[in-house]
Amino acid sequence: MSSEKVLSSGSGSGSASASASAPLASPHAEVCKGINGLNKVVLRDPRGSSAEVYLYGAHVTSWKNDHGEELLFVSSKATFKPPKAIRGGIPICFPQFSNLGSLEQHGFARNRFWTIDTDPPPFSTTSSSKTYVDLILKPSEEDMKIWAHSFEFRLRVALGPGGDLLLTSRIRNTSIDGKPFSFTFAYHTYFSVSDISEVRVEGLETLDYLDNLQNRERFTEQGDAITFESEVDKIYLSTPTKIAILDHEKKRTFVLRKDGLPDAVVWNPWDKKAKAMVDFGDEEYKHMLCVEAAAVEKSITLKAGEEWKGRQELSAVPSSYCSGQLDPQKVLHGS
Ligand code: TA6
Repeated sequence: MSSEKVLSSGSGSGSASASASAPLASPHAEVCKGINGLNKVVLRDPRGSSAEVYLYGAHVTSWKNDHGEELLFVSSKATFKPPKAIRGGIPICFPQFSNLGSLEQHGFARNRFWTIDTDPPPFSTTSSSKTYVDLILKPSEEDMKIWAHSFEFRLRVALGPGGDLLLTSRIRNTSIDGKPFSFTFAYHTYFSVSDISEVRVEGLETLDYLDNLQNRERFTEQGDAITFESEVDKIYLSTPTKIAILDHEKKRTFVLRKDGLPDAVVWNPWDKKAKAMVDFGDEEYKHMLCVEAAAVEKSITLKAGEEWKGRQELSAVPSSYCSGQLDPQKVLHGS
């Protein structure tokens, strides 16, 4: 999988976007009302896995395996009311990650209403998934006042044959005055875990990271898997394309594969920050971990007409680490 920026003619006619009542391309996708009457799209794969995406923020709030088990964490205190972003699931940080710029924290894409993209340009690579939805975001006049750049942000959310969850973002600079723009980006994924103190993250050993708890000072990670016993907020730089999150108690391993997103953010607020967040339960830090495929260290610059693609594929595989059934090294370095 190679990250790519392409000069696209735009003739893919993907200009058509429509309200929630638009017919969906996939037979396994359905628009319905979610919390507070917000529109959401429910994806149900015939083999049993499912996912839910709110048009508000193009925000994935549920991903279930073929046993109906929820794999993502959404806070019991999450507010589904603009302008607040939904606490949990997969918020999309664009055009700014965190406070790395003059915009609001994590940019504005996560608290805008997206529309269904009824005629997206074809994908360069054919996808085997028949269960998907295409959403699109374009800047409003208000957005142009805070970030004066024309863009089209297309997001495809798909369920793969094995129940994998795939998010593919295509961001195109549609400026007519030839102005380039730069942005940072993250899929701010909240994984549901049984007990954070029993979780290990593999694939980030020995890498450099910026510590958000120490003014983004740069450090080098030690050689072992990452475990959790206090607040963590780190931006790992130039990571491998595969990261494994092992939930020992649930005998489950999440494998995150990413493309076009060189960095990875690891975050757990722990107890104090948890208490400080109104839309987060005091004890909920024990049952979530954010591992975020991101482009943070180097912002992405698009010339007029250029398009960037950033992809994340999540798999949840049964594992019993101790039995060696799933050796993370095999996961990370194997097929
Ligand atoms: O991705 C980690 C992080 O940037 C943390 O610093 C923390 O602020 C977290 O995101 C949540 O941000 P939010 O704006 O959703 O409260």
